[in-house]
Amino acid sequence: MVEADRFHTARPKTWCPGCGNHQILEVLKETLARLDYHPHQVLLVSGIGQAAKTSQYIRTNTFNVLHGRTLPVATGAKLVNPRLKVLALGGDGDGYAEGGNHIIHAARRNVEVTYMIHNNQIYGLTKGQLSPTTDLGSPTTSYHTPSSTRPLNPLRFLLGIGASFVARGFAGSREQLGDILEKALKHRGFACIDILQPCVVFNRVNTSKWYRERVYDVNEEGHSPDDLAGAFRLAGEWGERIGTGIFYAEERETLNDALLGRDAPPLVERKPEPRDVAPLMKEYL
Ligand SMILES: Cc1ncc(C[n+]2csc(CCOP(=O)(O)OP(=O)(O)O)c2C)c(N)n1
Ligand code: SF4
Repeated sequence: MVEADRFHTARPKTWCPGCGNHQILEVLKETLARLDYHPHQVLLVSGIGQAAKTSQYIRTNTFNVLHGRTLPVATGAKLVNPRLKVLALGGDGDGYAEGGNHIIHAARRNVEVTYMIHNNQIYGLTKGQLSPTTDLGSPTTSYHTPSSTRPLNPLRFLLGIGASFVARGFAGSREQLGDILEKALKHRGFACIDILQPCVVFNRVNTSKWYRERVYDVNEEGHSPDDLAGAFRLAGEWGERIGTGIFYAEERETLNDALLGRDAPPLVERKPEPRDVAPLMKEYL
């Protein structure tokens, strides 16, 4: 078993005290250690934003990409080196706005990537603008008036586009988040965790206390992850009660399986298969 310290970096964190990103980072390091990963076996692809800074504070292979572009890079990396454990990570803006198109195709193709969306319901790094998950009526720095647009329901979206593992965690429920992450990392396919992450500066509505008063574990209350209809129903809850846990999980063919077969070696170990292109070229002469 490796120690969580193995993933430690000395770089000082620039997140505010009380930011949910601190807890998520610690859970990530602990869970990777519990599953006996070593830093060189893991690739963390992050976007842009406060959440995306996570890649600077953990000792793994990292790739800090353009805003919203984690999933194409993560998909490519997993195809090139199927032995890597590939994670993608970013905020709700990064995932559901700028990267909203990529998530659809990652789900459809069932890429072998664990995707952590730190959902603080605002754009944090750029100082509190409206994001796709901002609650109706919440004040933001985008407008003088509270948000008047209907938010995206992330879990219903993920279930609808066919993600093969859909879960919700809360940064303040560390043990449960670790359990969810462990199962997501073991899942062969696109494993998405929407993580409720308090932003103590720009989101004064959905505070730690607000979440804590509402979250409950859907699995402890009997929900089974193979129940898709039940998952849709529970994902509709947002108010007095907010479900967390594993909403849905299914095993099915992944993009790696379809393109390379199971257990394909990394590109560097694959034998080149030279083909004679002369007949093809002749067709165009
Ligand atoms: C293509 C592009 N658009 C906009 C920006 C500016 N930008 C940087 S971070 C950010 C918001 C990040 O919000 P989110 O993804 O929710 O992450 P958080 O900071 O809340 O963790 C924006 C709009 C950018 N860097 N690139
Ligand atoms: S502004 Fe919000 S998201 Fe950014 S570090 Fe502070 S608490 Fe975290």
